[in-house]
Amino acid sequence: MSNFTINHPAILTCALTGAETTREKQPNLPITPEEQAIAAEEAVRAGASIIHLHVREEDGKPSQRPERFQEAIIAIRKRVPDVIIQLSTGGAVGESIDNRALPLTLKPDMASLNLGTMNFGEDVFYNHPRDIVALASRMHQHGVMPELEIYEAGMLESAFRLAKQGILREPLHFQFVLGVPGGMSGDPRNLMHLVSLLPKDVHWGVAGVGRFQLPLAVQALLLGGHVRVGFEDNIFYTKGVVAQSNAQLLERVARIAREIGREVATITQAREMLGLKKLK
Ligand code: KMH
Ligand code: ZN
Repeated sequence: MSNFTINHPAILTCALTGAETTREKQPNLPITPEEQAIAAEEAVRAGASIIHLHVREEDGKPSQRPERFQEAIIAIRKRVPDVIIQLSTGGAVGESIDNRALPLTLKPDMASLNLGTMNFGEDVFYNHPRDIVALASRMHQHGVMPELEIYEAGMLESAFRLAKQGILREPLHFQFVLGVPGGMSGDPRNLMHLVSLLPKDVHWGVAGVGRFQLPLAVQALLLGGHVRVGFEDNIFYTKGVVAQSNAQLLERVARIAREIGREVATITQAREMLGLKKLK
């Protein structure tokens, strides 16, 4: 796949909940397994084929407990049996690396792999090189496809290094998360630069944070990339107007994709494109 063609379908990911978004700021945030399952079903109807999943305890606190992930997975699979489920190994800022690795024991389709340490708003998001390698190796052991989370250009180069060493294996799938204070912003030149560094035959998408979500989604659609939206990264529909649901954000991206001649990938197409096994 060339980096700049648009004749392949766009894979849409919904980042339903995240670890940092709160009910106070986004009253429609799905927190319980059942709420997450309902939101996932709506997101899939709107065009999502991947659910990027963080879970919360009943009181809303971010959690990396596999039991809690399992409850959410069961609830989601009851409603959308074949959706691609991608578990977070990023967790919440400050979570221990041991806890962050726990969801991999569930052998999900995919898991996120963060490629470097960075300032993350007022916090520091630690990703020691040793831990990155350990997580990547564990994903490989469990047959889990990593999604490579890239917040700035140096992390992309780290990923290339790991691929050269055989620690990351093809097919590579990059997610450019742009707009975190401490990483690259969502300036369109940043996305252009990152995409220009990619080798052929990799998959890439963009997750714009806050006000960058919509413009970066449109840019990615035009450049042949995939798109992630959802309350993890952005709680607003338009400036100052809180979105009603995750699905509302997906509906708009799917609509724009079709208007500019990009097909939206079905779950089956997304599984085929990423080389993931069919569930049914
Ligand atoms: N919560 C962020 C610190 C991931 O899911 O892998 C990290 C994060 C990335 O959400
Ligand atoms: Zn996440």
